[in-house]
Amino acid sequence: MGFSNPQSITCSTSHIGDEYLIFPPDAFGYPTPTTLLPCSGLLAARAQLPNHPTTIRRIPMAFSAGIQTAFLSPPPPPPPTNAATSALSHPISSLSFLNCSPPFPLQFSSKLPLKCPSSIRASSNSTTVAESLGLKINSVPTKPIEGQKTGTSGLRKKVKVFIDENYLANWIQALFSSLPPEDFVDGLLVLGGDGRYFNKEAAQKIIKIAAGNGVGKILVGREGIMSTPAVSAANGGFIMSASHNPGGPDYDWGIKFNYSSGQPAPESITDKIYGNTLSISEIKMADIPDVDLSCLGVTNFGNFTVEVVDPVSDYLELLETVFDFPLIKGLLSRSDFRFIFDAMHAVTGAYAKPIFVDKLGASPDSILNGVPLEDFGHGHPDPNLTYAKELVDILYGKNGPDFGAASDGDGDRNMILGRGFFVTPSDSVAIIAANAQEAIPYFRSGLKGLARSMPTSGALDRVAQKLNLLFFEVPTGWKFFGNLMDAGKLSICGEESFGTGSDHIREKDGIWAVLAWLSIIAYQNKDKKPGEKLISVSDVVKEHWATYGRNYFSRYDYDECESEGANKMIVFLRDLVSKSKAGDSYGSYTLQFADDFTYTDPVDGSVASKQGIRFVFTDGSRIIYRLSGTGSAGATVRIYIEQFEPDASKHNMDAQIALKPLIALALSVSKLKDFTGREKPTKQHSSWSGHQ
Ligand code: VG1
Ligand code: CO
Repeated sequence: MGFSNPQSITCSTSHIGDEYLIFPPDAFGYPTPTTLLPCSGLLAARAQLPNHPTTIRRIPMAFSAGIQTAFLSPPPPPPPTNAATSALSHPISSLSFLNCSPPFPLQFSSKLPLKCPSSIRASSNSTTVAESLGLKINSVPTKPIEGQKTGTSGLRKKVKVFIDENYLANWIQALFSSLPPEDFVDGLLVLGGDGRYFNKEAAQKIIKIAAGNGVGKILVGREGIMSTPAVSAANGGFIMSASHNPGGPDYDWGIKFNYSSGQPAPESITDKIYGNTLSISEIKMADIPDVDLSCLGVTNFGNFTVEVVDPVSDYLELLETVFDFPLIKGLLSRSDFRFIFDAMHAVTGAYAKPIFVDKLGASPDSILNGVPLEDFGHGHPDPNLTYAKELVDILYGKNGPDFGAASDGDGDRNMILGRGFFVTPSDSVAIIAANAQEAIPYFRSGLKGLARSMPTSGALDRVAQKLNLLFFEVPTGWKFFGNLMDAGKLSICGEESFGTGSDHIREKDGIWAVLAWLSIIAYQNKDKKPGEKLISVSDVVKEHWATYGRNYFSRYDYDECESEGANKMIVFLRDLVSKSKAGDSYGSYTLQFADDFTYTDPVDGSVASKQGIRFVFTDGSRIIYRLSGTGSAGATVRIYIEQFEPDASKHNMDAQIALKPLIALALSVSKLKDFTGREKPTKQHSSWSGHQ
């Protein structure tokens, strides 16, 4: 890249608060390489005034020229005292590149005052409590807010609830008050999100409260975007996401907190946070301006630093250590293999092109809905047969591609499809586990153990048994896997809810699952010559069933029921459990046992009780009932139904047909209709386990 004609660059400058912003004329917002002037790598540089926050911007396009940072030289004079409203009084006249020899002067003229996010306005009744190295910290008075209890995965409510004055701030402050200060003071926190509505405002609040509580540095994904697995890979922090729940002003917002080694905060912490939300009286907020999250770079405020980073690069680097990328690339570049990935306008939109297209050679048109949008394009970013219908129609359509996959809002879920074929998540984790050692370099020396959430089907159990591996059954929610991984007891795990992952990080990982499947298909076809018939997704699954038997599985969801009826149903079922005994007849099934699942963590001994009511029958069939912990309104009842079929001649049935008697039993035992008034499961979920 040349810098042959720097004088031709005309930059606009503007004075906002205590900073100068400099942009090339056509690069407002985040400048992409296409908006760059050919003569320059200059995207944006933010200058620093003496005694004010320092900002040095990385200039991505300048990397190839060996130039990493830019700064203003000489520093401009301090602004007038009423700086926030005054026009730029001392236009910046030259810019030099560091590491560039000799320093390269750029000329530009001052014009166009730019609008920038306004600085935080501390509440008028707040008081300054601390000032260190130029960082003023205000104490903002607040009052407890009811109902801020963390669910299965973070705190989720309607956007309308979160935007209430201190709703989010209270929870964030309660969180800092719950942690030992040595865990975060002067420490590093990551801030990611799925790009949904309200993330931008939320990010600024979180940054200020983190600074107010003494955090040393925040790493933020550009535009506040970073997937749940990428945040986990970076060792944890905040994720602004309500995951698969829809987004937009009328829908959901959420926040998750991942703690040491990047795993979702355990209940011991989330319980403390909840306790603190009930007694909170002040929020510590740093009095700093909003940080521009649209450009990569570092901003210092006294001893607090915000660095805006590329959300993909470190995560991709990690994945490259897990998988055989050349093997996968070989598959994706075959003319007889067609691949399609649906990012559902959610966070994996930011990952799909760099990973699947740029790195692995998939064709650019193999990415569907690849631009993250605040409302997910009016969609429901939940990768299942109902909400990823566009993708499903393509795979089930005429001449469909060979492989299809989708991921959810925050990139931790996955759905795997073959041509005209759906892989149930419970089967998916079992098949990945059975093939991992051969097809995935990360597992080449063998697996440590396997685990699934309690309602997930027993397909994985059979793999653990055959491979003679440690096996664990944990409650619903990824937070229960982390301890086992940290203790070296667990390599691969999954949930029936489209979550699959391994101990490469401490979260489920949608892109990892897609790459795991591509690895299996690539490995099994590695010796196939062009023109030879390839082993397909459905071949792999059917072969697995033939070896291990098939666990028919289905989940029925009844969304947003009246809480009262749903709770009464659970009380009724608990009572039934307490009265039932082995040998009781339930239709044609004989009860082995019934209980309300309790889990004792084998690593730290912590106990999680009331994790789902199960009726387990003598032939291994199961019916499980639980209330969702991720909804934002009312109560969602989930019923899970499973039956094992060892006979290969009976493996090709529709799950709804195979499970019909057990489903009827599940509905009658629970008296679901009487308690909730629901005749049918919420329409969206009625079919997603039925397509095989
Ligand atoms: C659901 C799933 C659970 C998953 C959780 C978070 O929880 O059932 O398996 O771990 O969502 O996934 P619940 O309590 O609604 O059943 V995510 O992608 O929303 O972070
Ligand atoms: Co998710």
